[in-house]
Amino acid sequence: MSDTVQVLAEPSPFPLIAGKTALIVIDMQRDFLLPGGFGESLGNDVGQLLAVVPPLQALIEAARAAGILVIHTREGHEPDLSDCPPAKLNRGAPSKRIGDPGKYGRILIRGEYGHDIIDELAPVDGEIVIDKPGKGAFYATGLHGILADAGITQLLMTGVTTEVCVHTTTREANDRGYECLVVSDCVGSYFPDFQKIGLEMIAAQGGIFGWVADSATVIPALEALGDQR
Ligand code: TIU
Repeated sequence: MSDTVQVLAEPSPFPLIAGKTALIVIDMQRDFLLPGGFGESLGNDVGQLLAVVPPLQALIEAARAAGILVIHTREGHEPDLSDCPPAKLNRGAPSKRIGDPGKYGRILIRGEYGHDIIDELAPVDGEIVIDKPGKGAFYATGLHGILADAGITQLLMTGVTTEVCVHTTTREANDRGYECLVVSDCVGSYFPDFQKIGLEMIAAQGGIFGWVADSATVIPALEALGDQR
């Protein structure tokens, strides 16, 4: 019996391979999704991101059921800000910048309520959570080593925001040799235009950064993979 299921994706079928596939859930944190957090302090309409939650919840459940490795990331910084360069610190409205007090504790600081993942998508016991100081999940983290040790070559990319942390992480993954499928309704942007173009940029040029498919296509493929176990 084959250990591979082909997902009908743009620009071509994506091989979902048992034991070699991981689901990456990027930065589904209160600071980006809830009013009063970091995302809103940058002037964004955070309501745009909430549509991602139900399909991503279903996708995570399907991945768990299929025995796929699920890895969550969180963007944030040490309380002394030693890992936050001025080029990043100086973004957003003064008094509402990284490290400043916000509605959910100090903005984007590890250990604060706002820095953690929303309740609906909370990791379960044993799932890996990567704390990252940058937009990309490979920069200054152990993610590449964890994936290499687990024999992972195929990544399902989800989370927020499409054109910032999802794109940066997908590009980093691409340069490290991973094949990435971005799940279109499980990534979200504050800007509808960026969502559309950001997804097009992944699959353009024959899949220059990877593949794109929606959760209604990926979930049955995960179920088929799980049935083969
Ligand atoms: N501002 C924005 O769109 N995103 C971020 O700052 N971080 C992530 O995308 N996680």
